[in-house]
Amino acid sequence: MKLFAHPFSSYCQKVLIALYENVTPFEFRMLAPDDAQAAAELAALWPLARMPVLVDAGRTVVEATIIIEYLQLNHPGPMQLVPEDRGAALPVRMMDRFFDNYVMTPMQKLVLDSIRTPEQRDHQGVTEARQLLDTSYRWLDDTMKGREWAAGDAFTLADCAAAPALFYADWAHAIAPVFANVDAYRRRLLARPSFARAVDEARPYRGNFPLGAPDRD
Ligand SMILES: N[C@@H](CCC(=O)N[C@@H](CS)C(=O)NCC(=O)O)C(=O)O
Repeated sequence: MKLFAHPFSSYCQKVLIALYENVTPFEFRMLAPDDAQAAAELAALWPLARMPVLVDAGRTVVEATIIIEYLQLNHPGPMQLVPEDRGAALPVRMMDRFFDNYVMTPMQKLVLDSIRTPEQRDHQGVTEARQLLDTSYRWLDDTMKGREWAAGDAFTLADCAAAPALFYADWAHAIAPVFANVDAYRRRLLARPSFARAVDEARPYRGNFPLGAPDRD
């Protein structure tokens, strides 16, 4: 099984957390920005050229959430990241969608806008992204009151999504001190060995963060 990925990519980290949680063996195919051969391999597999992409037994699986669902079906381990029961799985999938759509997407907007030339900057889009993050943080702060993990007591797919989303979102649009429950949840995620490992593996690339990676974390 081969994962086409980069250690600093948020969506790649989402899948790496799932792989590390279950100690699933895989080969890491590095997608370095200056590696034309790796980029060509990725584009041949997935013309949209977004990472991560998983290749397993001749099958190409795309989209981080679907890769994690695929791993659970085909390479299960001790950690069940999506409950078998379809009803119990709904809040997990709902929180996964929340983190991708309402934290990861506006965070990416802020990051991508910052690497545009000044005349190409989308001020309106950036303002809207910051407003969306504030609304998301506020809702999540209330939701996480008395909750350990995103969907309750168990660590799930939703936490795989939350970890890199909140990790980078905080760098782009601060969570603390206003949203204490979100900040505490982000700290719990950082202390989780699977995510701590992904964060450590990505440390050498922090200079690539265009908004300036803070020294903490
Ligand atoms: N919806 C995709 C998003 C993947 C995504 O946005 N990946 C980013 C890296 S974090 C990427 O490939 N960016 C390269 C590009 O946009 O060309 C998923 O869930 O896997």
